[in-house]
Amino acid sequence: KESRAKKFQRQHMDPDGPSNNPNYCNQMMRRRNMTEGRCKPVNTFVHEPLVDVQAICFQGNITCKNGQPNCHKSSSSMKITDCRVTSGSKYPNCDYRTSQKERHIIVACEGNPYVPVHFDASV
Ligand code: PAP
Repeated sequence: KESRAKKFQRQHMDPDGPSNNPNYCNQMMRRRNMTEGRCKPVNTFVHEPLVDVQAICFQGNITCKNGQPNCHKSSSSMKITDCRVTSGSKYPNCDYRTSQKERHIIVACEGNPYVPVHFDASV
């Protein structure tokens, strides 16, 4: 079974980015298996080295949206792409809007090693 750490990497890591392609989210959401069974409504890809994203687990500790205490906010802003399903999107044809941003990101971390397992927000 896929570990939570590997699932985070599949859903959120794309160090070889960002891309100017307006179809980025349509392609990546499908390629990373987030359009199976349903169109995952919102998802963020991070265009920074994995080690830099893993390091966030040792940066500022904050409360997550769900009230758990295991969230951490990046001390630097990071290149990200937000993917949001369009209002007209109809499964199985998942259609996304692609928006590039530079934001501080908030991830939840778990385990030993203590690594990112959930993308909480960008600010
Ligand atoms: P995403 O939230 O990063 O988009 P999602 O597929 O929802 O991805 O998976 C997040 C995982 O992080 C969940 O585990 P699961 O895959 O076994 O269901 C979730 O339980 C876990 N997790 C750990 N800490 C938190 C937290 N503070 N907030 C939300 N999810 C968390």
